[in-house]
Amino acid sequence: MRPSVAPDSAAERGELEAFAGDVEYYLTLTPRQLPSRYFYDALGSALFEAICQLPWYRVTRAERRLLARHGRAILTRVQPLSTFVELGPGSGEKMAALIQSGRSRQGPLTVHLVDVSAAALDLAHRTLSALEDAEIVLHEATYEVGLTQIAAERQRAGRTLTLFLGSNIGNFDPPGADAFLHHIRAALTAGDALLVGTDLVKPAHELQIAYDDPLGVTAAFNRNLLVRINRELGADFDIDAFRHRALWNAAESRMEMHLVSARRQRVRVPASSLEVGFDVGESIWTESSYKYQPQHVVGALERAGFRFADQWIDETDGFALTLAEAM
Ligand code: AVI
Repeated sequence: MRPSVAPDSAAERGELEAFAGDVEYYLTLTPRQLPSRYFYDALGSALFEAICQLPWYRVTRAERRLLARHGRAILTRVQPLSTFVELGPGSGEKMAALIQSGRSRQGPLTVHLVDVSAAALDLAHRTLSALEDAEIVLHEATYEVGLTQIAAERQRAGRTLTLFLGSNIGNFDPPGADAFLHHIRAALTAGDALLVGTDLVKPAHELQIAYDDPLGVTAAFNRNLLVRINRELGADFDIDAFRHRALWNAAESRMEMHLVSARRQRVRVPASSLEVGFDVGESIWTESSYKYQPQHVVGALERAGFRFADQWIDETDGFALTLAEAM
């Protein structure tokens, strides 16, 4: 059970062991799978940022437009506001756009940023440090742990607005999304608010090209997962022998990404004590990206103990921002 890259700290050792354990567990399921959260090493995060710039992936631009257009209305709904929380802040630009377009009140703000990636937090911190009269608190943690820390640290009077943007909720399956929304609700106080960004169901060909782009950036993002397993767990995946496949599963309302074996092959993953055989065409399911109908977002929020407040929809690119209040 020896990883090929020496970890620096006990925390990193723990993360590597968890990664090795997950690879062993998920690669031996039927169908074979890998959790999409492992896409985001340094290269994976850079490739995701590139995806957000692609003309065919419209999630990021649609959401930014909605935030810029409706920021004031959003923040007006949640006054008096003292605290922002963002789960997975990316570059921090969305939070900055919202605060700049909508901030009408004066007075100090606390901004909590939660992400497992120190690099992502650093980038978001730099973007948001320009905000006046705002204390930025970084939580290098899972969303669940970060939310618990924030609830324990709560000091300021006033309401908290939590942002869960970028259609990240789409990467949970429906029971997982419900459980996660319950978790967010449990960390809030009645009257606090949650703003969720969700990509909406749209014509299949538009979804297909968003997840299988002509430049091959999404394919590189998907295949980089194998590059990461080779580097961190000493595996011997032949990257060229796995093809990216994206497909729209209408019955489940989700885009799926898979890595399909182009030949019969065996792969060893020493850190997971694993040897796996692949037939031609056998695949690893690496991501689900659920697409919502606007009313289904509202239903999920209500099941988790929120009251619907408002919803803003970008009809051009099929994206919704939904605001709800903790009951
Ligand atoms: C981060 N997440 C919401 C993206 C999505 O659309 O599911 C990740 C992604 N996968 C392929 N392209 C983008």
